Amino acid sequence: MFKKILIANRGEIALRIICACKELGVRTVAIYSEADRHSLPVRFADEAICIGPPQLALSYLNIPAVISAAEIANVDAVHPGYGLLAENANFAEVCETSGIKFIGPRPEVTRLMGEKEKARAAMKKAGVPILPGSDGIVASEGEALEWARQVGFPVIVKASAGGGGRGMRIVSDEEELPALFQAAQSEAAGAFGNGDLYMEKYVEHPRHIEFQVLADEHGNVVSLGERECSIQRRHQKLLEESPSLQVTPELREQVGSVLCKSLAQVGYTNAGTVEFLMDRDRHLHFIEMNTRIQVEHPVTEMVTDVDLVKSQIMIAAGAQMKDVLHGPIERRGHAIECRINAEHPEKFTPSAGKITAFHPAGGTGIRVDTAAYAEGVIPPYYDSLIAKLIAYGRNRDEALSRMSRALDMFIVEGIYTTIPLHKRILADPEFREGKFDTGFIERFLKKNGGRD
Ligand code: MV4
Repeated sequence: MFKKILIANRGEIALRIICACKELGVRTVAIYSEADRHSLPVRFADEAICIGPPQLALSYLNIPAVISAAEIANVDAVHPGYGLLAENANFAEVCETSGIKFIGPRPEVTRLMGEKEKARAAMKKAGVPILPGSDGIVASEGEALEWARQVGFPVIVKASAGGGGRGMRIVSDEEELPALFQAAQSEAAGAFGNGDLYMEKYVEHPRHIEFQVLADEHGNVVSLGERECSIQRRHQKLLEESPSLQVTPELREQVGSVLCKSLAQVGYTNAGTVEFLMDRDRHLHFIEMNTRIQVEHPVTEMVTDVDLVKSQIMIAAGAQMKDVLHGPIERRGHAIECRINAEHPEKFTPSAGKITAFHPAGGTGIRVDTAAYAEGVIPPYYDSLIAKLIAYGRNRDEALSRMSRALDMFIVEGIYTTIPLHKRILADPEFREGKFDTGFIERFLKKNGGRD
């Protein structure tokens, strides 16, 4: 096992990784920007190193600064968390050449999955169901039009370097295509320095369902089942749950076993998430793979009783899957996560400042992942996620009632949060019946006058 790990992240996920390290008896090194000097990861890590000023590019995204800290602290490994450098293949490569183990997949695999069109082709070849789509990059409007006529409208144009909705355009008919193709291309070129586009048949009213996997470095891959992530606004997830009401045990088993074979074939290692769209016939179609631990990993931890972050560390240290898991993966009960963001309820803009009162909910079946505390300051430079409230129950109803009472008993004062929004989502009949897709929030906000 590693002796010392550097945590290349901040906030709740940095604290979550410290928890896993403490349980494994691994020493921890926190890195922090000047804005995070008084943060809990700095307090709870065995060592802490300031790596620069508050701006991301000068601190948490500054690869030379992060690597220098890792070398000074003489760590064996780096855990990148999510966001920031987690899916940066160059960073993983620099770690490797510096003799520091990167806790995640190999750089080549991260690079493959980062190029969405290549990831799609690789998964298709490995037997994962994908949507009808262009065969490779679509070079011109003419080529795009020809392909779209063949498969029929609506189609969607996507940036190969994209993800998370940027450089993406839905095209309903021939007339719209040229302008939208150009728009996607220039948006992608501007945002990613790469204007490569590919196309797919557009799925109307899809659900967003993702599968959690773990792969060791000896060719063993396991699926830990799905998470339902359709409740999102502008490509930001608000609430996730597991299991999905739409996934039968047969479908879970079938997709899980296909993924295990396919990911072994592409040489995938460590934790990963395979994203699918579910159409109205309840068929799942691969769209992207995330090569990191995700924000919503706790819902899977609650229903499988597998510690995913500890698993990541053990796998990176060379452990066999049978020693990482304590037996076969069994799923039990239902878990829901509400993301508590510091943001203004009407403008949906970040709400930074001092937390004047803070009382996280607790009690049976409740887990709170957070690095926030009373009198602590939420800096304006970073992601607005301040806490994750996770409720577990024997079934969805029990998880929902625990979540409702926990939201009622969660106090955050001094800044605006998404707690009131979550209370109202939980009261919505469409949500309670599980009859929702990725269009839920838009309908919900219209119904409720567009404000929280
Ligand atoms: C799609 C789609 C419909 N059809 N692809 C949005 C982000 C990116 N990861 C993929 N996205 C979508 N791809 C096809 N062929 C609809 C979306 C989409 C979406 C997907 C998941 C969750 C929320 C979404 C909101 C709008 C569009």
